[in-house]
Amino acid sequence: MALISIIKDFHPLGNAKLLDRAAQLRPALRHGVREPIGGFKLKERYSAEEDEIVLRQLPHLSLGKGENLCLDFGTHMVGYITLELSYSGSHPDAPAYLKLKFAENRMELSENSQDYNGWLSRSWIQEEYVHADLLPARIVLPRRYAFRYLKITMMDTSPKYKLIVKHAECMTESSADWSCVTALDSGDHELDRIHAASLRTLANCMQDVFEDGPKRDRRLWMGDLRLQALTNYVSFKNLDLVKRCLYLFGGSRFPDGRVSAAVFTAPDVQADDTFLFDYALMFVVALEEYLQETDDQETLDDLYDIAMQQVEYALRQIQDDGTLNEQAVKDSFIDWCDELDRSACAQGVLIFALRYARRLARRRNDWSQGSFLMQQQDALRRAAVRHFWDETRQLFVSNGQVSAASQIWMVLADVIEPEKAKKAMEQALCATEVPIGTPYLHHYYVMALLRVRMRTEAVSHLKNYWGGMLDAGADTFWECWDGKDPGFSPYGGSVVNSYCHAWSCTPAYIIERYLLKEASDE
Ligand code: RAM
Repeated sequence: MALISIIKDFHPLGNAKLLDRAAQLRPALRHGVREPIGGFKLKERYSAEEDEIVLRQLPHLSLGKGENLCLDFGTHMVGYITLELSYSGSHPDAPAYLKLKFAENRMELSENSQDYNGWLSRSWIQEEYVHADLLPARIVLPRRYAFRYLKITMMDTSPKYKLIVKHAECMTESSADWSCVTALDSGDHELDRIHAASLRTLANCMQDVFEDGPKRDRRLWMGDLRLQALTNYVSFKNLDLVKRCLYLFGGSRFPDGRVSAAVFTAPDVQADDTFLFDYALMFVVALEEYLQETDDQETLDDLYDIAMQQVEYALRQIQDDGTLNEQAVKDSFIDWCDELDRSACAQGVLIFALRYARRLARRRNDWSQGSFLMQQQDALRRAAVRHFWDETRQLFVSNGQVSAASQIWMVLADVIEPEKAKKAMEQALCATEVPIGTPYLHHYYVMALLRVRMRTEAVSHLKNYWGGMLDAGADTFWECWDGKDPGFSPYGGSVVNSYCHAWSCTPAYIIERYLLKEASDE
């Protein structure tokens, strides 16, 4: 499923007041300097095998034509690279021609980007060809990179000299304030490790906005924002950054008022011409959760109508039989999984969002809206049970398909009594006919387990799934991960996957809010 939406003559609805407020809330970016902690050469340019070398050798290590050097910066980071280059041998009589490849994880170093033929632009692959006309040279690369490793391949020198990489450093950048957090010491080493990687994932996505991934798309997506905001509340507590992002979504929307799935923030703020039914509803959810943290009346007043507009648009997509129409289902993201039948999921997301919309109405003392929403919620719940619940199998079936996604969203929407919801969750993974594709849905899987009080299963899933990424070498959590299919990519090639991805950052939230304390109601 390629997610490409191009609307001709798309003119987003701009709200200058909201955008001004968003601009005032722009965060300060924090910087640091990091140097490599090690380095190695790959046996061949794209081989996975390496020859270990120690860092101290670097200032003397000379690279001839075709040779490579991989610098290891020790962990995942986001920032700007400076290289100091020199040479050995005779006077450089030709430019040094280098290829630089930045890799978020070890596997990427041996991937050849020429093999990529997917539907996302290859321009996301973090690699550059650089000429150094004169040596010694100090090269400051203008782009921001997300990486742990930097592979330098000597494309060409001349017989007269070899290149020496004397020094490399990264000026890191993030708006996360690490002084707000302390490392978790829960007595469970595995949870502590997962918690730490979760915070690093969030921190490296915290830039001028909450980005979905600092490698790709470097953009504010609504579904990701909701999960980042939750994790931020238990960690860096940058409440203004959440507010800024909500105002950006409110400030540039579809011409009919719908919240876009994503917002571009540079050079100017502009809603993406992509609409996702479930993501627009997450605006309502994220706004209410922000208010739970802050009680910020200004934000409630400024964004309440926009939130209700999303709900009202969604409610207009209900058919006479009480289920969502084809367009709404088609517009729902839910997960990267082509075969997934999204009818039950979309209905579940809407019912779930209505819970938050009702709370917003209560905050505003908007009683008539509140009772309208309650009636709608009841009607949608009844329709969901009628259409999707299979009493014999004790699980939800969406147009003939059993999926974990349908169980998850129906359970999170509370459409059925707790004992039956538990039955559905017990079967969610073993009965599913389609796999869960991404950590986005794995998050909601864990939340659904917790909702039916399957805490042991929730903890073990968290450890197996996110812990599995750590065992596979993650420093930060990935956009996609399937232990049975490590090369999985929704884009047609894992070389464009993001290995520090917003929607994967939630373990710290789950641990802090649900596992360390007695579970509170969501
Ligand atoms: C991808 C991004 C983002 C996600 C959208 C739907 O392009 O990775 O995280 O929200 O898809």
